[in-house]
Amino acid sequence: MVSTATSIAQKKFDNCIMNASGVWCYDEKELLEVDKSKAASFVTKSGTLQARKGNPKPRYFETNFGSINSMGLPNQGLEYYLDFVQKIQQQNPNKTYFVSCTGFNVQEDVLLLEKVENSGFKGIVELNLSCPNVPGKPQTGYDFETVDMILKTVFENYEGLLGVKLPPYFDIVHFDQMAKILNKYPLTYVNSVNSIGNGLYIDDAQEKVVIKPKNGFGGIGGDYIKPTALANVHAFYQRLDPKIQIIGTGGIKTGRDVFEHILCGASMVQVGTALMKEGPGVFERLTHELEMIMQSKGYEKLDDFKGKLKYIE
Ligand code: RRO
Repeated sequence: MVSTATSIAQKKFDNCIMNASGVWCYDEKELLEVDKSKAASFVTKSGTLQARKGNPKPRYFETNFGSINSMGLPNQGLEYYLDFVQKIQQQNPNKTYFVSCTGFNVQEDVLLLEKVENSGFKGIVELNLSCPNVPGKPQTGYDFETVDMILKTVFENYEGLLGVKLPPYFDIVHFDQMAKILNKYPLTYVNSVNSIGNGLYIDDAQEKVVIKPKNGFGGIGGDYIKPTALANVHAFYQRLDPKIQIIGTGGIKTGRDVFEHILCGASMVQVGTALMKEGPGVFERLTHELEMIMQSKGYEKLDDFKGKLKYIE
């Protein structure tokens, strides 16, 4: 029998595939649909201190090879997600859930985590350090000193399980520098990658951009980003303290993509664009496709191939 079970911080999950924050996780209805699907768990949309409407529409566009978005952090406010997770946690006491949050500065991050602590949340927090789409706000993950300062402050104030969502990096020196910072902290996991920020997709017939915010610039997801995502997953797998696990996100739309992320070192994978395109049925298909690949290769569990990517001698 083949098992796609995994664990993050000693919490067991009966599957290794779940949604990526931002997709199918805006409200109770969407979260319930993911909860009822074959997904291992869910992560909420990144919650802010106050609810936000986000950027003007159109703000998401699907292309043949992926997607572009500039949602602008529309969300119901962190408290909404904490209340909902409390409720659903009671119905499923053995399941572990993820709540994503993001502040606009470190004081806000601390306030958000205080709210998490006060709510009695027993799951895992994903601190989003990589939103590419708030006009005038750079992506925190590209400011290494600020990431260091945020993590220092956060871990002085929060004792629960916490992972970070990072933007993609494109230079070996940046992998080295970021890993050195991350290794200083008791992170539960690193999630690589968020969308590739500030791409531009155009409709050449209309000679026009396809999303309204930022004159068409937006985060790129889907097929375009799989090689970048795999590189980030593997670069951090090579560099991080083994206590810090990796969640792989980016370009997953087949069982083969899941397999490759795990081969690069991911303990869990998240699905964004393909979930948006296909709906929560995607989890059953991906799980089945992964099981078929594992069976054909004679693997029974993720540990049989996790991180075991081979190099050319
Ligand atoms: O809401 C968004 O525009 C958004 C966020 Br917070 C993020 O982290 N990644 C993304 O592609 N879009």
